[in-house]
Amino acid sequence: MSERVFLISDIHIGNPQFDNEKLLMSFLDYVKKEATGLIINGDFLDFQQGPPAKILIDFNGILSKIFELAKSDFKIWYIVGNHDILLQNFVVTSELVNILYPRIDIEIGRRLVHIEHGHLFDRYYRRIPWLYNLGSRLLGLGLRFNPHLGDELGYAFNTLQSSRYKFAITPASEGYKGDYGEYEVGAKKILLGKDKKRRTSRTPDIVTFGHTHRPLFKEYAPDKLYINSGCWIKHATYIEFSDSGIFLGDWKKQSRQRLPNTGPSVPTSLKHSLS
Ligand SMILES: [Mn+2]
Repeated sequence: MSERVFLISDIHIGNPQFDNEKLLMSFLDYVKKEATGLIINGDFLDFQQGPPAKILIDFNGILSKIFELAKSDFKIWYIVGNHDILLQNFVVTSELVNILYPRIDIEIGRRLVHIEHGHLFDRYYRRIPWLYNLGSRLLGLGLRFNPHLGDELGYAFNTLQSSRYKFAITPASEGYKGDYGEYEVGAKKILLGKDKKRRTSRTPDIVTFGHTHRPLFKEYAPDKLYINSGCWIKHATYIEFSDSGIFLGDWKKQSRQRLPNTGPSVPTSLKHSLS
């Protein structure tokens, strides 16, 4: 059976900014109909900024959709991120559902896909993780009063300290002026097999992160791609892996683009006849 796997990240269920519940449910209906697997790459449940009651209210309908997916010919992977890092203590391994931290390499079709949330590459998270988490929690409290506080602080921070700090602390804020270079450097290292911590017997073909909330892709060589899956706060973006290619899609805009050089591969027999 051919595989068709969808990947989403940064849904932030429970966050005062999250209001994409209906959109996500319709996406999950589509996934149920069309796909053989779903990968959730971190920051799914927002324990860091979401009031517990809102997390449960938002999650209610979504959880029933997830239960509908979990049947014998469907697989779900949940890789934990920084807003749901609590779940690193809630590892689940089963035929249907896997919850794990901090990363996994999954073979989809002929490709090996490296999946991790991406916060471990964040220049601020790497420097002082506890301060990053504290700041994130405090911001979470502020978001209850003003859901756009993060973006406003981002802009303010940017104006105030433009010379020394070119970017706001959180890469997900609107005012962020970083170039996301650290994620690209990190992804490239993994793709070239040069990341000692993440070296496996086979070098991955694809690296996917979330965390920055900016959907994008970079092609380093044919079939050596870094893809960021964006988020479900401002966007509703997803990555699709299938035999007909890899796609970066936007469920809100109902559009998707095929990523370069990811179309159907040359039939094996033809390849062999050339050698
Ligand atoms: Mn996030």
